[in-house]
Amino acid sequence: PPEIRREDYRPFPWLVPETRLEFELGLESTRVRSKLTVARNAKADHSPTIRLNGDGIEATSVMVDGEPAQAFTMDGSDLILTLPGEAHEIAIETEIDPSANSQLMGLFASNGMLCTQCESEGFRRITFFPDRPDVLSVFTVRLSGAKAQFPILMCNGNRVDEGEDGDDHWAEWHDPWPKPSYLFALVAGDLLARTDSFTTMNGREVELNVWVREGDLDRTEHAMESLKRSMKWDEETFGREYDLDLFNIVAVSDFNMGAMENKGLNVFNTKYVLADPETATDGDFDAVEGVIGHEYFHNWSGNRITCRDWFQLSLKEGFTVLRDQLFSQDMHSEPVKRIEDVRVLRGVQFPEDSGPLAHPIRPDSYREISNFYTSTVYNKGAEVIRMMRTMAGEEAFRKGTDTYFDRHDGEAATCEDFITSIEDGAGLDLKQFRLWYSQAGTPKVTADLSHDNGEAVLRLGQQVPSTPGQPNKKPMPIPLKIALFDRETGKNSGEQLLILDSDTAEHRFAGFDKKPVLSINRGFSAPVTIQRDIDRDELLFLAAKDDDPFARYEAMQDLITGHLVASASGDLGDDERVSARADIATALSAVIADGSLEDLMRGELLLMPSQSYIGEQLELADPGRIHAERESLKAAIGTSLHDELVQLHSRVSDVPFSMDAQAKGARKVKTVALTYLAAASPELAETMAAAQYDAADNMTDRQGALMVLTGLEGVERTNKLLDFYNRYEGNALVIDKWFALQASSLHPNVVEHVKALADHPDFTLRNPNRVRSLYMAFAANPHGFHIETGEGYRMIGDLILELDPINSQTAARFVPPLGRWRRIEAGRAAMMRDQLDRIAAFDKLSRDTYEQVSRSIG
Ligand code: B3K
Ligand code: ZN
Repeated sequence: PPEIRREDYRPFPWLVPETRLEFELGLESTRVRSKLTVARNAKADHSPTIRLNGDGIEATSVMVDGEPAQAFTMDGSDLILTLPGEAHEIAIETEIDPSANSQLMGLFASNGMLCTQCESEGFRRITFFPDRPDVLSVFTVRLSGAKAQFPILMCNGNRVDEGEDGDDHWAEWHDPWPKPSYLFALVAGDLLARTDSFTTMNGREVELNVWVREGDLDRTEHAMESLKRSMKWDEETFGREYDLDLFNIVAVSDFNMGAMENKGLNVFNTKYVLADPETATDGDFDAVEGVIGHEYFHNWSGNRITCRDWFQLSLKEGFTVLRDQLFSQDMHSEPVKRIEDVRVLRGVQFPEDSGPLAHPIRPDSYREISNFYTSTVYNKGAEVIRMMRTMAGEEAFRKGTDTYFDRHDGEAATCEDFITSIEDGAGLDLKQFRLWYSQAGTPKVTADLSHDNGEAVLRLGQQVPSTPGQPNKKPMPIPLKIALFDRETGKNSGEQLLILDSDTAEHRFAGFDKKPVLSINRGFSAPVTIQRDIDRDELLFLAAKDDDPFARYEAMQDLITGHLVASASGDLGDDERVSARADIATALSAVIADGSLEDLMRGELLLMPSQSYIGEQLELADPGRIHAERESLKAAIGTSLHDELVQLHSRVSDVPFSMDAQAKGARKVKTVALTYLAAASPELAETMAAAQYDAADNMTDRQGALMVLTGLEGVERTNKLLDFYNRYEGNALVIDKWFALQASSLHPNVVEHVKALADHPDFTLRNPNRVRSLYMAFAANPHGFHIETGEGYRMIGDLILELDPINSQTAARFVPPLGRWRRIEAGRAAMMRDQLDRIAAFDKLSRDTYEQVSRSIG
């Protein structure tokens, strides 16, 4: 497959002011008639032809200006028409089989309903069209089909007409906003809605619907409330008002990703719509709210202003992730949300940035764009814009986003347009800052504080590591929030923002008789790793005293990570181990006892850094060893803090169920306490977890207890897994949890369990949620995936080969875990590499999987 390069962008030679589509809907056969008005684009080079993209479709009729087209040819799957004049009308008919569409791109069938997914290049699986985001068109769509099978017919925009025709009926929809084809959507099926309304800041009354299958309606309240909160928040925070009279959300159970922001008709994975306390955890509730917000916010950052080409993806995704993060911060605890977001960044994006698939947030080339919906484009993209906000301040940043929305409304814009708008509106100079868009790799910052003649001296250095195709890097502006603490008084002299924009820099701070303690990258002001010269006493001080909650969490993480890195690399004597563990236990004990902490924050401070985060700190990681050290540390803590943990568990178990922060915090801490006890006293933990399971009046407690039990070998494991299955049989989202818990467990036989689960009657490769619940959970479970026999790698290799022909987008998502081989000890690395070679040798790979595998072999 050819490589597509950013520098090759050319405007499309034709405009498509209007598109009319007619669908005769059927699960096995859908006929599509399209009519495009096209006119020469004065801003592009002249072309005698027009290229209409297609993918796996055939035209049964092609007409130009009402006559059968004489001159058309196929270039691969694209249709090329010769057009002599300035303006023409093109009419094309295709026929497609949605039920055969297991890729879930284009028009597909799911549980008897029909729906679409067009981003990025799915529209070309429906009809021939200039399927690129810079071709904007006004769509009018007529849907017709059997009344009984498809009682609800929906499309983007507003319904303008409808009628009946025997057993069939039809509806005509019109979307007044010009949009690219990737934002097109249709849904047809037997659905029910929760209906509500929202009055916008200028008094527009908007009808809101959340559409689901019968039986799911009572799990839609949270989604609807989240939508209304999103609409209000975007008005208040970014001045953005909704622009149609109708907003529809539809939940679908077979979906490749979380959700899709189609104009006025968002299509969602059921996972991000359905929630009630009995079947969804607190984390699920937060995720529903976050994704509803995210898709809604796209209405401005994505739809009103879209992307010129797919290299600009972070323009809409990075910005929209930032917007959803800020929304969730405002709805709940700001520091806890910040910690959660940083954990995702470090757990997924940092490994991506240090591996073979590293790419800038604005990539320069790709073969399959689906592979670039990455944590780098999304989460690092959000961090980069967050840095602009930090440097500008909230008020000036808002002026910058206002400028962006004013200037580019209705356009297909670039990242450069965004940066320029922020520069002009917020009054920032982002000349050097643009490097964050073009350079891949997580910068390493060194920070060294010394004391000299009444002054504290901070020496900073930065290094941006080389990444594939980018051996040499330039220094970038890195905004670092810092504070210097007096160890005696526990106070700091005020937070400052330093911008490190060169290889090295020195800052002097007057008025210190003693060396202060450095708190740096407060609030995680920059997406970098920090190597600071700091001793354990100073970390203990910050873990107990830092007034920036993120920095406090960071000190706790550094304390534990530092110890585990040393012990897993084998350079730790017995005495050192004992004293490090004692310090960690002291710090954790202080966290348990600290009455000023909210439980939600306490839960964060008590969490162990993940195995993958520890592995990231090492040049070559031995996953078996890290796992053993990490479990052994948990056991040591569970032993030395035994009484405190038992008391903590009992205190929070008395907090009655509610959705407020206090009760959520109690539930979080409850399960964290159990995880330490499980490592130290499995029998006691088994009893406590079984009791927690039985007493649970909500999914958070029940899932937490079952998670602990699945890692243990006792009889309660079997009992509760069976009970859970019987209790929720038939509820797909909860059965997904049942699969995922077993695949991510600490049980010694996890590999056998996963093998057996793959043969379970409820398992299917056709449903992406089910595939992810078993295999993504497994691939993210170092204890199973990295099992020393190599069986974990083989299972994922087998899965990729089997899934690739069915759903290549989902299959390709399993390649990155194998692609980490260069950072893993030699024995395992060879076996991981073997799997990549085995996949690469397969001659019918999809473009998605081919690209990921070849880049990973490197
Ligand atoms: N824009 C979609 C993602 C589409 C993925 C296409 N492979 C959802 C989102 O980011 O909001
Ligand atoms: Zn998005």
